[in-house]
Amino acid sequence: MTVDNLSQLLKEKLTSSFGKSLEEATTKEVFQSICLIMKDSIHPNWQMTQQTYDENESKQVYYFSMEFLLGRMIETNLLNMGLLDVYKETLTSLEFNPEEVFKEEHDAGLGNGGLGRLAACFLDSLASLQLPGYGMGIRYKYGLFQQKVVNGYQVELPDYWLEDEYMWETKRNDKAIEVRFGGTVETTTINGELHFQHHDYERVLAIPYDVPIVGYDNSTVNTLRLWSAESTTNHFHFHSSRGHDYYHYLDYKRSIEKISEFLYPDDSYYEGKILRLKQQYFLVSAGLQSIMQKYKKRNKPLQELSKHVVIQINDTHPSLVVPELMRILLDDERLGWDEAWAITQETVAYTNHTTLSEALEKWPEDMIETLFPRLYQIIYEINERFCKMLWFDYPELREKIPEMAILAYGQIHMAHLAMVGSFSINGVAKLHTSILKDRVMKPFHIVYPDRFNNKTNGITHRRWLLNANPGLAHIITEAIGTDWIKKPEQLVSILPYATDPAFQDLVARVKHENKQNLATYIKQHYNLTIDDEAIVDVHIKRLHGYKRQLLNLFHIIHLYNTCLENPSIKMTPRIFIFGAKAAPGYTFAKQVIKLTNAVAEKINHHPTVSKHLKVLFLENYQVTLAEKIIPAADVSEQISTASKEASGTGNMKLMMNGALTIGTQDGANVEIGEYVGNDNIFTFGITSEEVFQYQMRGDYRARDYYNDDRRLRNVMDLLVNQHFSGDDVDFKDIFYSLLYNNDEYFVLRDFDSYLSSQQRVDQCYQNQRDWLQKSIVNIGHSGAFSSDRTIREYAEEIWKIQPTTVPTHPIL
Ligand code: HBZ
Repeated sequence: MTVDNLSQLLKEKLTSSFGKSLEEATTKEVFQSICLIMKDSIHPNWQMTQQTYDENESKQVYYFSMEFLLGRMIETNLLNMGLLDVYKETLTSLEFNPEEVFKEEHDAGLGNGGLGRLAACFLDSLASLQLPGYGMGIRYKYGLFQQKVVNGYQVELPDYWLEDEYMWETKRNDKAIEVRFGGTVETTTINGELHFQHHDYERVLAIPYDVPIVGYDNSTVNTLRLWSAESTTNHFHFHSSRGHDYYHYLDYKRSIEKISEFLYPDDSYYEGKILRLKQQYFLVSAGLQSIMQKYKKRNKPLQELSKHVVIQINDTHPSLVVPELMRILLDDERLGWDEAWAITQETVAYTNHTTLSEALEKWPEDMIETLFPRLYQIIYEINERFCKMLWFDYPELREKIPEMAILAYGQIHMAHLAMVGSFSINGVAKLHTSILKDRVMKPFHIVYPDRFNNKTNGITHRRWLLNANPGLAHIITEAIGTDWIKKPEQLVSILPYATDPAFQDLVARVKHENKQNLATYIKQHYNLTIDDEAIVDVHIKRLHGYKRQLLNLFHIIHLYNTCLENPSIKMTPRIFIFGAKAAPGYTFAKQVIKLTNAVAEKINHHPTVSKHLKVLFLENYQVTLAEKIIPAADVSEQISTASKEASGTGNMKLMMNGALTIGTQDGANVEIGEYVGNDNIFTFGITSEEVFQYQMRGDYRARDYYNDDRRLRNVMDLLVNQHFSGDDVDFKDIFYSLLYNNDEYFVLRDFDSYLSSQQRVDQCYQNQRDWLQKSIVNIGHSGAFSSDRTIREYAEEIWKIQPTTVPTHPIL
């Protein structure tokens, strides 16, 4: 593909699709035409990939997830196709700014945070490693809300990402599936066999929209299938019980479409909303039925299902796959219980992403019974058999049966269902997996020791390094060649350059350029000028108590106090950047956003302090914004309360871009520390063991820390004397949560240790040679955190799937 070819194609596409010449076309039309040209190349490979999988009868993994946080696809698709440069050159030669054209793509924000972004990174790695993998998700009409900051407060606006056509999707009407809700189950005996007949249910049509997932430098194009709940007039005709009144029809249509209308904005928190449960079953039932339809075309016995299909569930959200697969095997396929159960258990694998008790899903029994009467019977039976097994085979666990049961005290415990019904249970970082085994899921680990395994998370280096930070990617390639691109673990080859001043200078220059880009963005959007030489300190992730944005703020307020006390202080200037969305109902988190903005307001406008410090809360943190911030970062804030962050993945993205981590011994920080060594990470705070000890003994007294540490008192008192708020607002609730509710997340406990660690950061930054060396060591070890490594481990150790080469199809 040359610039000339592509220019010609673009002109033709503009004419055929929009009846416009280049001169007349809008940026949006140019964007859309480019997508259409790309699809002309992607679609033949897509077809070829699916055909190859079918012909080879490859075993396939289906990744079921309520979230896929894709962000924009145009650049990564072009990158993976090897066409990014020629497209950029062509656009530039035609006097379009490529960045402006790419901006026309709305982020696909079908996820809350880490869990959803992980699913998107996994899809990229599956395709890039030529592995037969499918994503199964929901095509929410509205993604995660758009965040605006008004008067310092978060305001949520709907994210209508489908306003313009979503260019990558293809609607597959021919693959529609019927999903059934509610009704009653009639049990009859025919020829001595039990039959379960489902009556009076509500039918919902699940329409798949397929999105191609393009592999890097290969012909593989996998599929992300997003289901949309729709109704048709036709469909209504055979639904007699509701009458044919037109208005009833509209109500009915609306109630159906609600199922895939929006993504629930709560992360790490479980809210027992009936619509959310409907969404979960909608995904599970549509996804499973489509898998079974396809499997049956292979003409293989059902007993061999697990040789062809493996279903990975992304947290418990899709754990109804267990009873739903049982239902299909028992009722539709007429298998016996034992056979159906063996097949189900061999096919399903479960990933856990949290140990926070408030995030563990427990659905009220009666909700499940009303919505899915047949699944309820099946869950009941699974529970009976499981509890009996415990009683007879594990006498030492008899006392624990009530807490291990799937169904107890009127609730259905989804993690228990997922563990009992699957062959693999994995955590997402070593520490997290050991906490699952030794604490949170200890009795299950006794019963199923072989099911538990760890798969430390990863991120795609193609998006997060190659594409987001082309400057850094370029100097790495100049130093060590291109092998690292396909084998990211080879990034270690830059380690010998860590002490090379010439290479350090190159790294410094790229970082500086990236900071200037970010500074330009900040100037444009926030009219805030930031010092080129300032340390860029970033805290970007969902807003949550356990992630402790508040601890970061306390350090900032402490620095503010220090500057006020000593106006001639010497301090490396720092800009503290926050990006975070708070769940709309999470009052505490929203107050922390307000506090951040209030502190920013004070500091940024202070005549002397603002020379040293700046604070900025960036609005609407999402994938696209992360791609701008991360390459410019010097310091990566990973300061969760030890034991609470299952893994973290932002820590990996920042490390890969040369930021140094200031972090607790939590999640994957521990493994990052093991790779880079203690000298190349700033570790602080109490350990997870200490957290558990405090919880066991119940002897943490937050108040003592307040009383005993003058610096802390000086910080906290500013929250309640209206220093940052002026008029009517104050931050009493935050203050009280720390002192009267005893500081659930140990902010006060870790304050001193955090401050010392931050001082070390400051000192270290003053020795730029030393800092750059550490930065390069971090980049060099970041290959271990590529999602290619993670996906290889899943493929070999859990899924047992093999790479399948798709024959090359000439790119048009
Ligand atoms: O999953 C995150 C973990 O907090 C993080 O430590 C880990 O790195 C990441 C990937 O493994 N968990 C989430 O992001 N969880 C959610 O977003 C979530 C969404 C809806 C829910 C519950 C949790 O109902």
